[in-house]
Amino acid sequence: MKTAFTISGLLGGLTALPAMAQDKLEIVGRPVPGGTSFQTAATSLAHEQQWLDHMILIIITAICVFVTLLLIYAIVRFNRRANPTPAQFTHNTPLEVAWTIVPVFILVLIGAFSLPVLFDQQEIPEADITVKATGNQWYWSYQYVDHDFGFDSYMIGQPATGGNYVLDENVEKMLTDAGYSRDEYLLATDTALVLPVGKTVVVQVTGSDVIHSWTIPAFGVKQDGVPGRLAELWFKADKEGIYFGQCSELCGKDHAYMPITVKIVSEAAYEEWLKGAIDQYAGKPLDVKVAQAD
Ligand SMILES: [Cu+2]
Repeated sequence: MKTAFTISGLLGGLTALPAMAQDKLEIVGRPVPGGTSFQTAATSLAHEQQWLDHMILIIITAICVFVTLLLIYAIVRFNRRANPTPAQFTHNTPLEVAWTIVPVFILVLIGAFSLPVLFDQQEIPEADITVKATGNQWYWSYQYVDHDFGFDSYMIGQPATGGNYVLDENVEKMLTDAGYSRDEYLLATDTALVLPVGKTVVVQVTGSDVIHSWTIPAFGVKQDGVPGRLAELWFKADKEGIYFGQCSELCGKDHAYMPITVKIVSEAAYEEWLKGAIDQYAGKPLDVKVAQAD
């Protein structure tokens, strides 16, 4: 295990080279201190989800306000002092029909807007680029299946990159060398998934050992990687930049230390990176143990 880490550490050091082409990319998709809202949407899927969320927020706010006003009215109008002799009836058919039909109507309305958004995520379009993401304890491996190469992606500061899960000077230097800052500790990886802007990307997600989950919040995508199964997600990023995500399925003790870094670059920069990456990685086996489905 130790040897594997050292070898991958060395590879990790080397892999910084092809990434240089996209340095000076703006960091777009990342959590912000004290943030409570969504990250800026960078795909049509994320735009749709955020629109849906806001629409439903308006509906539930209206319902909460309505119910609160009814409660206040009942408390004020029908307390023992204001209404000493309470009415004795137990049923009111028109009212019961109304409070059944109105919620049904509201739910159908929400469904009419949310189902198309759900189908949009789940119906995978024809891919311009297909990438396979494999979750491992505790890093991600990526394969560019159209080009027969792949690489591992470790969090900067992970033992495999020469760190020890402590943001010390050494790790800070590794971060700055890779074009990041202290702030990106726990988010930045030694290698990144590099993809072109405006292209349909299909990511096949799986796991090699336990269940992991691949996500980029700004893209509005999240998919469990289950050993022995291949699930798919898709996105088309509409802005160049660096986007971060984190493994989102509790997968063991270092679950918190297997982030995801995606660099969305121009098509020309992607082609250039691809050439370098093929030279560097093609024909080299990954240290992934692929789970057998039987
Ligand atoms: Cu994981």
